[in-house]
Amino acid sequence: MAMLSFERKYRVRGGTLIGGDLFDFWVGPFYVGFFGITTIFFATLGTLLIIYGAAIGPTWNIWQINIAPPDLSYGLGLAPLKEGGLWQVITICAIGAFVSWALRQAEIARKLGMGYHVPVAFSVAVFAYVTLVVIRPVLLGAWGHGFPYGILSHLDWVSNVGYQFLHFHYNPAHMLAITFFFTTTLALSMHGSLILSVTNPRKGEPVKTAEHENTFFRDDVGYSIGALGIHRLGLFLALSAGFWSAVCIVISGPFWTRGWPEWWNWWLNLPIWA
Ligand code: 07D
Ligand code: 07D
Repeated sequence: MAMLSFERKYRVRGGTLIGGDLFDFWVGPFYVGFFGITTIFFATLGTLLIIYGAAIGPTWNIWQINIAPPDLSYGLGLAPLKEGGLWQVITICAIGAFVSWALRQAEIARKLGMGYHVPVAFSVAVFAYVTLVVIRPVLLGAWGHGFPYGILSHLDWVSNVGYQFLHFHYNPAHMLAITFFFTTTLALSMHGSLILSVTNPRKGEPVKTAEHENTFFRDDVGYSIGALGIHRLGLFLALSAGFWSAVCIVISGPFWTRGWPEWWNWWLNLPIWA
């Protein structure tokens, strides 16, 4: 792919975290770097293992392919490849690929002299995944508590784990996470619609600027958070959604074993009712 005219200016050397200038080059539009190589390694190996798992399994139906974690009886030990060992190696590959991807983002940010906001944001998603397949299973004492790798089977896992706690909607951290997810879409829809309404006017009409954006929201709701503020708010909302998701699942089991509706008995047990 041809290099865009301005790209050469930004293709600066240095900023790598490891490997010096050994992998400090681009392939087409993609920066490679040491962590680009490790991403390709882990992602390719993980994908091949999923394909192998599908090949030794009962179906090639994409929706039904399932690579299950080991039985609970294996605890935190290694399992034979065909009895969950595959899941364990795929998990290592997935974490290797996700962490490599975040570190590659950090190297690109360093090259460009930018903040680390993007790798930090992606790390929160990785944190949620690691909570599901490492932190919670370790706290519960068995890899078998991780979720299975399959499009439909992982939905079954979510449903089953949800009902183990009777009514997962009563989990207070789940409530917070859901509220943050919903608020994120509200904020993005308001921000997206505002920017389009100002910068993409009908033919023949002038493009408007930040003054219109701020005035619209002052007229509408009495306050405008501003151009920088909306992005701070958006990042905060989205990262909070991921963070409270991780919290809601890590407390389910390791720190609370009964039904979630029962957790709310603390309210009835307050001494003020006595
Ligand atoms: C749009 C960015 C692009 C990413 C995409 C996902 C794969 C997997 C694997 C064939 C928003 C690419 C998918 C590479 C292929 C095999 C073996 C992100 C965008 C398009 N889920 N989940 C989906 C993953 C968990 C849940 C869809 C991954 C938890 C529910 C897709 C993970 C829980 C529903 C998918 C993960 C959970 C889904 C669309 C990892 C709680 C749905 C995802 C690594 C978080 C929805 C059939 C999407 C669906 C769905 C992928 C984890 C719940 C297959 C990679 C265990 C309730 N999940 N998921 O658009 O239609 O994300 O499922 O943690 O209803 Mg899931
Ligand atoms: C884990 C994904 C990480 C992804 C990574 C990147 C690739 C590359 C490549 C595209 C965290 C992967 C990238 C593979 C792709 C290419 C090229 C994201 C992760 C690193 N729930 N619930 C949540 C709602 C119910 C239950 C979270 C709503 C029921 C359980 C969120 C409802 C019961 C768990 C949420 C609802 C139940 C959750 C998920 C409504 C079931 C979890 C978001 C309206 C009977 C999970 C950390 C998330 C969790 C979780 C929302 C209903 C159970 C807050 C809106 C009542 C067991 N639920 N839920 O975590 O917290 O994203 O996981 O009813 O484990 Mg819930």
